[in-house]
Order: sequence, then C-alpha cells, then structure tokens
Amino acid sequence: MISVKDKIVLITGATSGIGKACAYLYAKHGANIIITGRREERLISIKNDIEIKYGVKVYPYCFDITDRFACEKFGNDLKANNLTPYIFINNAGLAKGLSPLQDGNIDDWEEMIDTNIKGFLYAAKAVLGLMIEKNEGCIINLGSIAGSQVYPGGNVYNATKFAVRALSQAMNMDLLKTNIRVSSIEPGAVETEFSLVRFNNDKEKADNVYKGFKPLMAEDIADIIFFMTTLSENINIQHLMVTPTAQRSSTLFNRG
Ligand code: NDP
Ligand code: 8X3
Repeated sequence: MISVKDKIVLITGATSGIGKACAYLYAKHGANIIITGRREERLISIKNDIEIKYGVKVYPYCFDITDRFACEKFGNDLKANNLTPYIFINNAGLAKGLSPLQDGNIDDWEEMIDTNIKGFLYAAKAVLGLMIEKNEGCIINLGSIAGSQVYPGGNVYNATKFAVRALSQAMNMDLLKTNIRVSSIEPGAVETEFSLVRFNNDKEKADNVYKGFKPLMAEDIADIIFFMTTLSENINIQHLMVTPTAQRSSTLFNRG
C-alpha cells in the first residue's frame, strides 16, 4: 500500500458528490488537496472544514471547466506554485435531461459535451505535462456504466461517457513510457446531486431514480478510488465497473 500522507491530490468537481467525498477521504489520510468547481462558497467552506478537521492544506480553485483558457491558467498556476498532483481525479461532469434524441434540447447536448468531453480534456491537458515531468502518480477518470451500456434517453450523456472510456484507454497508451497509471472507474447509480442536476432541480424526479433499492453513496466510490490509487505502483487497474447489488446493468434494477 502506498501512503498518501503529504502527497498532493487534485480533484475536479469537488463541491459535491463523489469529488467532495474523495476530498474528505484523502485529507483524512494526510494528503494535501486541490479542489475545483464553480460554486465558490462551497469551495471555501469545504477548504475551511477540511483544514480544521484534518490539519492538511486545501487549495481551492474556482473556475468553469468548459472554459479552455481558465483551465490553461489553472495549469500555469499549479506549475508556478509547485503544486504537481500525485493523484489526479478527473471527476467534474454532469447529465442534462433524459429525452429521446428526437426531442432533445440542443443546449443540454452542448453542456454535456462541453463539460464531460471538452472540459475533461482541458483539465487533463492542464496537468498532464506537470505529472509527466515528475514521472509518477495516478489518474482516475470518472467514466460510468453509461459509457458502455446505452439506455433509453441516455443518448448524448452515454456518448460523452463512451468518449471518457476511449480517452482513458488512449491516456494509458500515450503514457506507456511513464510511471503514471491511468484508471477509469465506471459506477452505476450513485445518489449524489447528479439526478437533481439532470432534472433541473426537480427533487421528486431525482428521488424517483433511487426509489425501491439501495444506491451506492459517494463515499463508496471514494473508498474504491482510494483503494485503486494506493495499491503498489506496479498495479494498474485500467477500468473498474461498480454497481449497487440491486443494479445488474444500466437498465436492470431490483426495486423490491
Ligand atoms: P454531482 O452533481 O454531485 O457533482 C458534480 C461535480 O462536478 C460538482 O462538484 C460540480 O461543481 C462539478 N462540475 C459540473 N460541471 C462543472 C463545470 N462546468 N465546471 C466545473 N465543475 C463542474 O455529481 P456526481 O458526484 O455524481 O458526479 C461526479 C462524476 O461522476 C461525473 O463525471 C458523473 O458523470 C460521474 N458519475 C456519476 C454517477 C452517479 O450515479 N451519480 C454514476 C457514474 C458516473 P460545480 O457545480 O460547483 O461547478
Ligand atoms: C451516471 C449513471 O446510469 O444514470 O453516469 O447514467 S447513469
């Protein structure tokens, strides 16, 4: 097992859900954390809470991952401050809508593609050079069961997560000559703010997604990511799909 004490962990999209759970878990184990997101008050309150609870350093960066120049600036700032991540969790992402393609909202499509594919790439570009210079560490890309199993209405979200799976495989190949290992974790249903965002804050619709079965929690995914990144350095879990026991495919649920 590798110790993460005093190592730097970068998590994009750490203001809620899986990213936030990762920030707390790595901090608890003594890592210094870089957290990003668009909601500044949340970043500041998470920073203050973690620093008081765990005595580690938290560096909050507020920017929109779809903004190419903001991502570039972020990378430059990390370099200037000697903040090269040992672990990079490329997590920020979202779904918008669940309509059949023919009824889809083009603004929603743009937002998913801009965030989950382009933002994912901009964030990777911002830090890959720094990590390669150090020639060590782990990258965890947040894929999804939606990245290999399409479901009705999932269309563009599915396509973006198929892209994440492809890019994760590509990263593994392109980093062959380095010691950096690359993994994609591909969860099924995890109860976070994901469905609230997908359904534009319609709480009833969001709650219905998780009705009648026990979904995964953000902390479950953080535990698995922590396990993947603390294994001995010669072990590279390239992809890992995880679902609740009551979910056996993207559409098959046992709702009691
Ligand atoms: P949440 O909605 O709880 O968290 C999403 C995070 O992404 C937030 O911190 C949000 O921060 C950030 N984010 C979204 N858009 C942007 C943007 N344009 N710029 C910067 N940050 C952004 O959802 P989850 O924790 O569930 O989702 C995390 C990842 O896990 C996503 O990639 C999702 O696709 C994936 N996933 C989720 C599953 C689930 O069932 N929940 C299952 C499989 C994969 P802010 O709004 O402050 O910018
Ligand atoms: C989130 C899981 O199945 O709702 O990626 O798309 S799913």
